[in-house]
Amino acid sequence: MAHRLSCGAALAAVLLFAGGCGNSPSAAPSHHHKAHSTSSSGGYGSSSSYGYGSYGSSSSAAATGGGVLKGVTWLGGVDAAKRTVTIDLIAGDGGANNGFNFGGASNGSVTLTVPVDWDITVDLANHGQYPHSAVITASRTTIAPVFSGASTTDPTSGISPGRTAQFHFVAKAAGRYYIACGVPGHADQGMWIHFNVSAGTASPTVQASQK
Ligand SMILES: [Cu+2]
Repeated sequence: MAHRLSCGAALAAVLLFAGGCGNSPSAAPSHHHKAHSTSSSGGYGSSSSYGYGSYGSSSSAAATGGGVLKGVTWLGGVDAAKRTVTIDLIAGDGGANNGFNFGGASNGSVTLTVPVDWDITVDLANHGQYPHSAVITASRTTIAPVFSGASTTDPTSGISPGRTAQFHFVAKAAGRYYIACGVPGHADQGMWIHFNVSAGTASPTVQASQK
């Protein structure tokens, strides 16, 4: 199984920081992401009314939905005047997709959209059992930052369970990108979501992806 292979590949790093591989409980949630604990509704794919082209006038408040969005707070610090937003990513958020998820989402099940030229801060917290990272990438097979600075440091090694990381970039070009884990094998396991930079949206949104 690929996730076992990737786990083995990362074993040395895991041992350095946390010990064990796949047999340790999740690290305690950080206070920073306390909104995570408000999650109440499970189930995926319950929404088919969202997706590309349905941005409308919704603000980040749209993030508090059910289904795949799980009540996770994905967006914070939205400042339309300064054109800034913080994306809160929780890697390994529960057992969905064997832990290879961001905020419970995997295989593109969530679409984050930001307006072009906004300043984006990404806060990554690893609640899972394996090292994880986050990269804004144009390709899910060749994972590399598509904007300067658009990755956690050393994304192939990732950050250890219980750790957090932050990066910052300007979404300079409209397009359809991904947020993917750069630890080898993880994106192949589905650890990626959609990340769109749009000239046609006034504020950041997070939505369940259209099937
Ligand atoms: Cu990962």
